[in-house]
Amino acid sequence: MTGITIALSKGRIFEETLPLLAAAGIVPADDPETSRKLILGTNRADVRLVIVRASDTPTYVQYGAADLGIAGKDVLIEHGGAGLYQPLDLKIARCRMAVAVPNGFDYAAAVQRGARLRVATKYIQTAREHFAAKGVHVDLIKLYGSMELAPLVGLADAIVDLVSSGNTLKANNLVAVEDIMPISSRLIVNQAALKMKRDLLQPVIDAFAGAVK
Ligand code: PRT
Ligand code: MG
Repeated sequence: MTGITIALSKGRIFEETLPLLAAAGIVPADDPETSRKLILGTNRADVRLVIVRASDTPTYVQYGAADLGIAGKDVLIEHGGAGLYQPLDLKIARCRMAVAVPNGFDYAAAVQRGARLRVATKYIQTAREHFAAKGVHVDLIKLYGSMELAPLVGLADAIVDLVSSGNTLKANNLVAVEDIMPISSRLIVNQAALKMKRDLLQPVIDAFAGAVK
């Protein structure tokens, strides 16, 4: 397509991207929360949005099915970033990646005595690097949702998950024992598209940059 295709996930990323889009003069024609459409038009005939699963955003941009996308650093680390240019930290959808354990589990002591820990997570790459750097022995168990459940039913000793308010941990009698990294969302750009369509893409990138607080 000769215009611009932007990949976004619905929910917090879509909501927090609206002001950035507005700064670039882009207003979606539909609300993805109520519309079943996966391709949304905008006020600009040359700009469309595609609604994808958060963890799929880098893949759409990598293969050029979308020119631009917005994805969490958590998702980008797991994807690896091949074929992607990452010009901007948009500072939206912020949270932190942390290790959490059941209340009362002495994580520090377990690490101290060199225990082998079972850790459930959706973020295998990030978790592997974190524990390797600390010299902690772990068996990683890949999950796709609700990591918080795993330690409650004996699937794992600990989890690596995103935390924002901390309410989910608290509600499940878990406690964060180690911060891994702060997380926010990045603008990602298909590298080939940036060369071929720079005249169209650069003004959007510049408007986003100007709108980042
Ligand atoms: O929901 P789905 O399985 O489709 O995918 P997703 O969870 O990856 O997507 P989405 O839209 O929920 O999140 C998109 C991006 O938002 C993530 O990739 C993160 O970069 C970012 N983000 C910011 C968060 C959170 N904050 C967050 N709190 N993503 C998830 N959470 C979850 C967290 O996993 C935990 O289950 O919210 C829960 C904790 O929240 P608190 O407030 O109780 O601490
Ligand atoms: Mg989610």
